[in-house]
Amino acid sequence: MKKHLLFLGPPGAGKGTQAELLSQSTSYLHLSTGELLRNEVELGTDLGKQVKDIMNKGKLVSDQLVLEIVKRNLKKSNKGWILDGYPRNLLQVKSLNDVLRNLNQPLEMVFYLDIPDEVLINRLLMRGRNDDNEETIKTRLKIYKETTEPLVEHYEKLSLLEYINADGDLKTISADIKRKMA
Ligand code: B4P
Repeated sequence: MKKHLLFLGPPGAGKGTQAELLSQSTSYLHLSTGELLRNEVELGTDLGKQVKDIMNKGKLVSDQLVLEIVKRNLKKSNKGWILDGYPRNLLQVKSLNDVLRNLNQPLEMVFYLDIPDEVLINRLLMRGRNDDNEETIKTRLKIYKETTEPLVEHYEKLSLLEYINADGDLKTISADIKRKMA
């Protein structure tokens, strides 16, 4: 079974939801940069103070800060790991490659959670987090299409990409992911 995984997709596609379910059933480490950043904001750390406004506007936090967080949390693990929300641009792809080279644990599979815009907009409005208002969602989607979506093609060329239809119920989606990992 593949052990070094990445979830890619637009905001609200369910990356965090599916990564958490998979982590519970495999005991793989779940590393969500969004979650780690939100924790820093909640704790009111210096880093949290720096990123709070950026996140609430739906913009991307600086590559350097996110890389620091990834380095601190991504440990060599024999169990496996799931990256969720990182990388989000081509520079982050390059940084991640360097980190993984050092760990000697290359990425084995990228799940691309595909979903129509209108479905994810509704999901995010229903969720209602600080960064889930209409204006912010518009910004996040725009940034996603401009800077993150090109990663789909990048990982496809490397033959790492697995397409997942993320417009369905949780169980069907997680069963699809499990089947593709086997
Ligand atoms: P993230 O935390 O990555 O959040 P996300 O893209 O909004 O959500 P995700 O796809 O994980 O959706 P979820 O499972 O929660 O990013 C937040 C912010 O952090 C970014 O805007 C940015 O500022 C910053 N950030 C993070 N990483 C960064 C990086 N690498 N570089 C720079 N900045 C970074 O699901 C959404 C909702 O849908 C939930 O309510 C869920 O319950 C529901 N849902 C999920 N699956 C469903 C299903 N199948 N059916 C119905 N509802 C479902």
